[in-house]
Amino acid sequence: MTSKNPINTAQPEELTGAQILLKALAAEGVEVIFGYPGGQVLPIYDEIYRTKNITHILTRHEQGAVHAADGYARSTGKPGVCLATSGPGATNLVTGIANAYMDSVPIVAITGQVPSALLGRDSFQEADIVGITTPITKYSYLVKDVKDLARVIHEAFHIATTGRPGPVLIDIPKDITTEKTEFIYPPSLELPGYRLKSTVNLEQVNKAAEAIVKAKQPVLFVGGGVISSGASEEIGKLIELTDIPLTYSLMGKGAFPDNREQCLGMLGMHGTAYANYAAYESDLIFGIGVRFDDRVTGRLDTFGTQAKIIHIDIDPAEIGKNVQVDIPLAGDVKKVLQELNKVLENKGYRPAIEPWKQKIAEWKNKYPLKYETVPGVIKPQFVVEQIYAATNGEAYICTEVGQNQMWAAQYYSSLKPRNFITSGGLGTMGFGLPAAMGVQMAHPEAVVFNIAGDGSIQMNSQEFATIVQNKLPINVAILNNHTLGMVRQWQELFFDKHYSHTSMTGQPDFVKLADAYGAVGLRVEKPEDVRPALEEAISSPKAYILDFIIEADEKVYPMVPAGCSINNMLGR
Ligand SMILES: Cc1ncc(C[n+]2csc(CCOP(=O)(O)OP(=O)(O)O)c2C)c(N)n1
Repeated sequence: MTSKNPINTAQPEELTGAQILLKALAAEGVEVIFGYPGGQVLPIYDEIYRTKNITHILTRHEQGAVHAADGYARSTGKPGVCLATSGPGATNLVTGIANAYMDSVPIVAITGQVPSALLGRDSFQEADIVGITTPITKYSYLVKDVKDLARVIHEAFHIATTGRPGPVLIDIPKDITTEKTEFIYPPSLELPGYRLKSTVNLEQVNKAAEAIVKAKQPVLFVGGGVISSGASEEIGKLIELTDIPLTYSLMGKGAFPDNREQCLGMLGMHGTAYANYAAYESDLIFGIGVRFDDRVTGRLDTFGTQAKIIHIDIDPAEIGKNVQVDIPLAGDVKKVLQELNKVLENKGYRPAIEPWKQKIAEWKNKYPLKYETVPGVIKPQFVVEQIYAATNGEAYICTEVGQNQMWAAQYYSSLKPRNFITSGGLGTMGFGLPAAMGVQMAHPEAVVFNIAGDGSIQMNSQEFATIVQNKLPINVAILNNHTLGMVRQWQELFFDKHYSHTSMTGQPDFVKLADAYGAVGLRVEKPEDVRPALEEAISSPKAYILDFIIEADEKVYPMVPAGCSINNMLGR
């Protein structure tokens, strides 16, 4: 007998886990996902096949997907999303997740998992990715019930993007993606264990203002926290009110324009001599959204010994972790600076620092960033300067890791936040090329460069295929010294020139490689050909690999040897 009862259309429609996932991502405003399919994510890919409002970019390796999501996030401030299958797909994300964690980049990484019934049995392509990523994520979820899925996604985006940003992983067993439930996107979140400090301690702000007005030799030291909290304007205002010279960590590059008089460039191991001297002799170091990384402080017991230290950070655990802080200011950089600027302005506080500014100007004059020019030889610093000149400083610069990264940081003047994209904390070779894909996807009209070494570029060079498939006009500038340059530099300076396994023989012909992928390759061997090659690449809608042949002996200077004080520099 057939039922006479009509279907109750008032009932909310039941959706599969995969459908819920895609709907929830759309609800979070996700426009692009970088991913790679496999058995355990087939139901999700089937749903992506039907989805119109989210673009999926098929990378050639999951590491490419996570770095692309990272580049997307760094250049936009919006969370980047990547997707991988279980087991090897998931473990291929690990480096990129750790990379994002170290640099506080908001990423939501979604992984497929074996069906719930097979969990814990060493099933085919099973890996405990939640266990593996727990120390390198803000949070890792294993979804055990399809009813939890929408809530988990909502929470994941909230956690990734609030407070100190960072990666969140969601591991979804295959059966959860096919089971059905009502789709209810939770309007609010209940996360009692996740508390964000929203108030600013005004007493501490006043103390900081008093210390600033009394300082004779103050320095601002800004980090990535300024960029992630969107506090560049507040930094500009602080400088307008106080005129205090500013130096930055690698992650803070772009927080304040490099071409402004008060900017001293980068601090630390490959920082400018004048920034290092200023921090060393300072009587007030004001750390803002920075974590006093060892690469910056050098020998800790000599760092800022004569200085009072003020430190703003959104993560209270950072304050006092590496250096002893006199005036801690836990909170969002932007909010704290707004309060501080108010106090400075209302009280008319302005430190008397003319002699200090003069001293710094003298250091700047005496020890500028410099390199020797040799007729007929391409200097990597010159290539970077020419990239700056040819792009009017408006390009997005991604880098790999090594000398190329440091030359890029030293010689490309960043004029605005979020346009210098580099792996700071983890120092991940192979980051730059996929990150550039994420950046170009987010900014289709922008000029995007990846400044690379010939070693690093080979760590994710398979992504040239993704770049060409998606018609991304990315320009890769390889500073090709036929060696793992930065390691070789250490071997030369500290290991008696024992060049153990740093010479890169057996390199591919990068021009032919470009050709093989359907990009354009140009080899550049003379200084006068540098600019025309750059102009050609910039004006072309195609992806370019520019293979700049440089010398293996070129070094990154200045250099603070490991374990030394920051005023102790080679090649100053
Ligand atoms: C994944 C990874 N492996 C190893 C290292 C160690 N490392 C740091 S710099 C460097 C050399 C990089 O060589 P290349 O990419 O050619 O750049 P160059 O220094 O010559 O500019 C190496 C091996 C690293 N940072 N990342």
